[in-house]
Amino acid sequence: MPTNLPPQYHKIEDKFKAARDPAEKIAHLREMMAIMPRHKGTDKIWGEHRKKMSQLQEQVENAKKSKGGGHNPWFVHKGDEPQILLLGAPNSGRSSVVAGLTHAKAVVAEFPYSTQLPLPGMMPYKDVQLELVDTPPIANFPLESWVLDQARSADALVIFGDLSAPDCCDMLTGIISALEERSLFPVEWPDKDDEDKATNQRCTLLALNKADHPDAEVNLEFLDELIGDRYPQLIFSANTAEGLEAFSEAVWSMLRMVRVYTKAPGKKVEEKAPYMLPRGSTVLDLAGKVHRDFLEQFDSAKIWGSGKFDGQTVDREHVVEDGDVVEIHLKSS
Ligand SMILES: Nc1nc2c(ncn2[C@@H]2O[C@H](COP(=O)(O)OP(=O)(O)OP(=O)(O)O)[C@@H](O)[C@H]2O)c(=O)[nH]1
Ligand SMILES: [Mg+2]
Repeated sequence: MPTNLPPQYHKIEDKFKAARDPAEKIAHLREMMAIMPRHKGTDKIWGEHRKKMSQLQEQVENAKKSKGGGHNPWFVHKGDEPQILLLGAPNSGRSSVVAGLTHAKAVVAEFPYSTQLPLPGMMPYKDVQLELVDTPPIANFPLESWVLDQARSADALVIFGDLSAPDCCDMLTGIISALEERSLFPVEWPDKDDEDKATNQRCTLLALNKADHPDAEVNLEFLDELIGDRYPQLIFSANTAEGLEAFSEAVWSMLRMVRVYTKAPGKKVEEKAPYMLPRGSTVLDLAGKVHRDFLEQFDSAKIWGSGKFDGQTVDREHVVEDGDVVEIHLKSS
């Protein structure tokens, strides 16, 4: 049976054959699988590739163990921006969202398991950037350890539901329960009064994708019965883009943060680079974020926005609000 593999496939296959490092081989194999057409003629090759992929992943895991480190080479480390981990069943549309809302080259494919490794991408929200992390699908429980490691490191979770899938509700509730079984609790908002509890909680948004599908309505009804309003939800279609424009706003709302601008005395506002702080933060928290030494050196601040009047002098306990401009005065200045 003809396979109709595109010429590009063979070029990548040559690189795959030439590569010695298992991690590099995995990357090439992933590319090959992403572009190979899926039909009866390619079933056998697809199966062989899946098997090869598992063997290579095992090799990488064993190499890690023999080095004595639990270091995961694919782990996406957190930078300065809030990191949001996208989790979901195969084909639920995580990569479509990352490809649509960031510059990351996430692979979107009709077939499941097209994403093999976590992939970060920066999503703009107004004048800040939020880091989305696309992930391989969750198909088996209990969860693999990479999911837990990555979810613990993230600031927030977006759990995808595929509204076209007959097992949409089971997969969503399955992922939530599986996280809880491993003591990581998806919640609307962590219990900030109990630090120990909050360490194991992650604020969570449900991204209910494929709203354009005829089965979406019935799945939404089931979900309403099962999960109700336990989490904020966004219902959208990544394919038609309907509702997708609200994605960044929904993620930002879930994070409950504020953007605060700073200005040096006598200078202009640093408009390009607001600081992102949790809601309820004070001007002292902001000062500490600008520079750790400012916590000691802080004297007072002037504020434009949430003050009673523009340029009002406020003390360290003044709570900043979204859009505030703050001028920090240090003891020595
Ligand atoms: N009808 C419909 N199809 C969609 C929608 N969003 C994504 N798809 C399709 O669903 C398939 C899977 O999309 P992906 O974005 O690759 O899904 P994924 O969750 O990253 O998939 P894996 O990484 O393979 O688990 C593709 O064929 C998409 O075109 C949508 O809103 N509606
Ligand atoms: Mg994907």
